[in-house]
Amino acid sequence: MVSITVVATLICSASSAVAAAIGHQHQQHPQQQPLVAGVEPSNTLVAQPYAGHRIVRVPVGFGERTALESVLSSTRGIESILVWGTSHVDIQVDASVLPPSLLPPTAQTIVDNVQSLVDKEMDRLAVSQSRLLALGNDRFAPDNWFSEYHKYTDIVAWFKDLAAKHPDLVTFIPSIGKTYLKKDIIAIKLTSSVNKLTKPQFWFHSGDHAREWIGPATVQYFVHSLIADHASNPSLLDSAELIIVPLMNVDGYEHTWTGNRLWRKNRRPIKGDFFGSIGVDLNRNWPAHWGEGGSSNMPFSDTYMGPEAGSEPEVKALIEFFKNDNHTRLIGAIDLHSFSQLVLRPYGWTQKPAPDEPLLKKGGDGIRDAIKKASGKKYVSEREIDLYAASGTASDWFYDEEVQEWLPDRRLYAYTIELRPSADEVNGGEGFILPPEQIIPTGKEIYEAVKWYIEFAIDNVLWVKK
Ligand code: 0X9
Ligand code: ZN
Repeated sequence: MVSITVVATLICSASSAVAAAIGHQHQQHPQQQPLVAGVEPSNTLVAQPYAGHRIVRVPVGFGERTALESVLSSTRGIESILVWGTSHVDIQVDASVLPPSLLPPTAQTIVDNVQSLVDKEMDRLAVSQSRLLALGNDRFAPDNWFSEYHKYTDIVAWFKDLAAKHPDLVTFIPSIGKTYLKKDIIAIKLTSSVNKLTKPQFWFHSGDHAREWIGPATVQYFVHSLIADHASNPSLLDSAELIIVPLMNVDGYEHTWTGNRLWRKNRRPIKGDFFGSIGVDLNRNWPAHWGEGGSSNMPFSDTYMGPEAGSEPEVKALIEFFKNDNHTRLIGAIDLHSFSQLVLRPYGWTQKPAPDEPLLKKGGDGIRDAIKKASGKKYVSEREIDLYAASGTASDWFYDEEVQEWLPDRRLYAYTIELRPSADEVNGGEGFILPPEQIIPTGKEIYEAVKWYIEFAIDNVLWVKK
């Protein structure tokens, strides 16, 4: 295990050596050019934006994250922090700026050519998109639809089509609010007409982080499965209502299709002298102990918390929709991300155990076990803080004070689920760029987990004892 000092020293010395050679400038991504207000500059693919980029895994000790993160975020040649594990961090490095010889000796290259990985995906998408387009409305048939990832406008079309085909079960909400680039954030509600106004409600959202394509795809898969199985097994949609925002960060997601495949944040330009930085991490911006650790106040960082709690239009839209007058029966909320195969429960910002830790653990462990039973895949169930500290996250907001004030008689079963692949399976580049053959298997295991979770939460509501 390399100590923080060694990693930081090596990375700092790499940074300063390069800075000395080419004249010090702060890190600036090609996608982070200053914008004309409200105008998206980079909707065309930059030619070979990842030439010379590799993905490198650096072992780090638990607890070293906070100190290391600011070093990594501000080091020239480090393009993005991709994923933190408990004992490593995966970073995207521009080897022409920060050559491997300047990285710690323990750094292991897990993808040596990011460009070819993205090129392969884009080539495949070009072929499958024209194949699907030629199918007309048949492209929505499950075997066709779940064979590939889809653009935002196609995802919207799929949900509209679903609602038109199943008006008894699906309500399509065309907009719960607009993104910075004025795109509609859609939502759906899924339930049967039985006990419509009295049954417990569950919240699901995904796509906070633009590059995590498997999240919105998985949501679509379990929605499809719940509907397909309703006729033979009506009990679930008869006993629960699902309120779903399948794609929160529309602007970021679109940018991953047209500008930068590995973009994480939203696309709002940050005002002030911040080197043309764009974007806030939408899973650091919720008014839940915002800015209390594990997030960055540097706008160029991938975990930038934003100028204030709840500053981002996407977070505002979800909060407003969550607190809709018709959502007073919520008892659980899940935020789906990727990757690493984790079921994470509150808290993420403090070591203090959540008041409902035993039941939250039972729920998280049960989700893990339902997945294992469905597919054999191992997910780890743990507290968020035991992975790493983060504040201003969605799942802490679901569980904590603000929702408590609004629904004072209960707390929510709140989880963050990190989908496939596992950190150990990132061979040759799977990670955020997960092959589409994984959509159905991931969807199936999460469908089983969702069914188990809903039944468990209904049987064990977290009532607040007066
Ligand atoms: O860091 C995040 O926002 C989530 N991971 S991701 O790789 N999808 O970005 C996990 C947040 C979990 N919360 C804490 N660890 N506190
Ligand atoms: Zn994420």
